[in-house]
Amino acid sequence: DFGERKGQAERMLGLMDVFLKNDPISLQKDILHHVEYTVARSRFSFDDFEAYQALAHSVRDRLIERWHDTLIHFKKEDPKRVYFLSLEFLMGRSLSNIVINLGIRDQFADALSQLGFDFEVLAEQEGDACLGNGGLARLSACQMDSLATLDYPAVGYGLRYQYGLFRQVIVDGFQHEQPDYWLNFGNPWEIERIHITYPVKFYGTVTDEFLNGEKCKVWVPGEMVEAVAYDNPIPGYGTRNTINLRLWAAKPSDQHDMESFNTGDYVDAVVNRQRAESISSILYPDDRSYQGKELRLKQQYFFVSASVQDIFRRFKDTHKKFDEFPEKVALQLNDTHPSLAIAEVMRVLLDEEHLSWHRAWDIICKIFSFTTHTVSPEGLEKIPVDLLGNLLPRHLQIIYDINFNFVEELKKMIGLDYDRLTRMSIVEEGAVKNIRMANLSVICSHTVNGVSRLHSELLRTKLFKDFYDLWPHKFQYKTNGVTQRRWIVVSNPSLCALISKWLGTEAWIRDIDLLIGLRDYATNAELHQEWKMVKKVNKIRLAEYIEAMSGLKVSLDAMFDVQTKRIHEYKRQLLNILGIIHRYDCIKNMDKNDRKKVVPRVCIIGGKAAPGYEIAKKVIKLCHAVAEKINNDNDIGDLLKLVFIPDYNVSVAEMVIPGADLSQHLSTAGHEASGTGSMKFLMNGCLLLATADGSTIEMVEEIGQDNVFLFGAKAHEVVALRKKGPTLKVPLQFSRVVRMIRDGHFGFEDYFKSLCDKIEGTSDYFLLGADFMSYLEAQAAADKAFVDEERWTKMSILSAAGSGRFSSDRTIQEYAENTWDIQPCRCPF
Ligand code: GPU
Repeated sequence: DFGERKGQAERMLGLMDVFLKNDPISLQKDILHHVEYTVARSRFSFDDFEAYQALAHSVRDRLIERWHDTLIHFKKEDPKRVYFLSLEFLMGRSLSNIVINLGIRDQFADALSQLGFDFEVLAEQEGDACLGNGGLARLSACQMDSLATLDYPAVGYGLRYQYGLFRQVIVDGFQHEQPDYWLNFGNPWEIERIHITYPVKFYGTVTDEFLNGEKCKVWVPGEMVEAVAYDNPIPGYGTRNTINLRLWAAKPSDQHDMESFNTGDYVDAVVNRQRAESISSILYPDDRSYQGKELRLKQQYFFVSASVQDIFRRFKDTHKKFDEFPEKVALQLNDTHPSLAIAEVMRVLLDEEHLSWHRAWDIICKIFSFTTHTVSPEGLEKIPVDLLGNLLPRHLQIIYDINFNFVEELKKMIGLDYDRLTRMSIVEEGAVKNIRMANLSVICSHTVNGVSRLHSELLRTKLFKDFYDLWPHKFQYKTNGVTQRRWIVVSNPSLCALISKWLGTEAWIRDIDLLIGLRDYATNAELHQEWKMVKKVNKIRLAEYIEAMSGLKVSLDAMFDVQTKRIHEYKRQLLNILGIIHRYDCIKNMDKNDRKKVVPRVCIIGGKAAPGYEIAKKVIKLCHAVAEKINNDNDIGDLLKLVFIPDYNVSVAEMVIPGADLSQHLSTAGHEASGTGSMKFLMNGCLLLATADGSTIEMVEEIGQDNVFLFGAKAHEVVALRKKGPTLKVPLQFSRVVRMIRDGHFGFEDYFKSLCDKIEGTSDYFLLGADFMSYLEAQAAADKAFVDEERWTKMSILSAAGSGRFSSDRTIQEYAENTWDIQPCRCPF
């Protein structure tokens, strides 16, 4: 029908400029236009927040242009696409990231300054989008940035939670959780697509019926809700490509609950209808613990079902034969959370498209790939059969059928090894019968990957050994990465400028391998001077934040020593705190002369504990109790300070990371699948103090042993150490600091008792005692290096220079080539 409307279209083009202009006058006009007509404030009177809103809308307009062009280009080219399914995306703020990727940051900054506004001040007005918990969720966000930048035809799918991750508030040293109703002030970065909706069904029964003489299953659902699309354009850097992150929100469906309307209970029926929205209302705040909650399962199916319908709709727009499906579609499962997609695609192919089991299964085996992010068997998601059977009766049948076929095949291959058959089955027998989502995902995916080399090794030899022995070709490793656009360009503009100056190009922002060029100047005195200046600027910013937040003044000459990440026993924030107590104790017992040799430290700890994770919450309280004691001890002064940074999130990280001299990554070896925080610190020239775990092993390979403070047992030693149990000798220094806590040096001794019990004797599962001396030695080595400014600066430069491998661009490139088999599809300028 375009032909008919051609005349009209030409007239429309004549009325509009082809693209919005980016000169200062056009930008100012645009911002003021949005002040007046979008924000609906007078252009003669508006505050910083309103200015931010107007600015955001002006940026959004430019973003939408590119997004449209990209979607049209993809549609025309019809390339194979990757659909990235993730229940969590931790996007943080968008404004700075978007204008930088669009290449119009400076233009906007100039335009704003002519209006009397400061770009940075307005950028601070934006709230974080915290639709995720931690590393896994932030990884999804970094990967979307790389997918867009590398021109890959990708779509992200997730849930549009109304409440993001809780806000952490500290009261008397205890963590309290407050709701994050982040949409309160509107969200300029999303586009509501009221016409893109799909029905999602739950409950009900499955019956056998005959269709054209063939027996088939018919699912008669008991409840229906509507999924509405909210699109979040993700711009690439140095490209016009702007891809889509489609998040689904639940809305009541007109067919939700016809029954109660018919029975005349109108008001109750409306109230009941409204409950549909609760499906997408809240993000579960538990990092890697699964509680078998129905709402969580509903969330998983809700987003999977809507996404799968969307994918089928797009495919069927241009294709008739399902055999072409694997040539056009790659489905990436970000952990097991979206793994119901396997059963859902199968169900659609069987029950709605009426393919034979054989043909449908053949397609399944070609389209799914699965990334797992955990090391421990307890971390693997299980769903009680009763729960699944009640909510999704047809899916349970399909999973049973998949399992039946699998086990039959398996018997042919390995014989009647019942132990192994039991371990590999999708169904876990026991008091409560469970579906093992990881087994389902491994069996149905063509590729399974861990997130670092060590992690993949552990998958092959432990977690998924049985599967590896069967299908070695399925297993790959993809070391995680983070995007340098967010973690250098946005968060550390001074370092960004410095790198570009010394490399003589900004090309490293797209081509991270160039960063290695900094090595040539690792001992250059001029660079050293400038490098130290940049660190100083960032330390000042962080020190000001600390003072504003806690009233504590910290010395800029001190080493800023940071450990920020979710609070977990295996991440051993407790080891850090014990080390700090030890340091405090040592200083207290020193004479004047020795005190002069102490390297002053500002120890910074931050991170959220899952609301139900008691031990983690005690760690937070202990940190505050120890800080209270140390920071108020006049005898200590600037030699040691301890700060807990509340509500650690993406935007706080953007400020903390560039200001750190040293960062700590203390997981017991073999427990951190990868770790991505460390990569952000590395890129920013912070030295690492770390165990040989997850991705740190690979970092050491890139920057050399001499440039990292490594400590602790290696992964292969951990099991043996644990076996030693009570005969394992713990150092006196360790017992002494634990005793100080037990004796009430920091108060609350009753409250901390269970924490101490967890790390003494046979119960020290994470081996704090065993690693303590080695930890103290690494800390001493860090002190020694820090006083030698030249050496420290060189190590810092080499850290950043060697961080290239940890860009998500490299990771995504590997997925594209070895897992998804997709090609770039670049939108012409
Ligand atoms: N991770 Br499982 C999470 O953040 N949440 C989870 O529920 C699980 C894993 C993390 C890993 O702990 C971390 O090592 C990894 O770098 C990150 O996922 C991304 O792969």
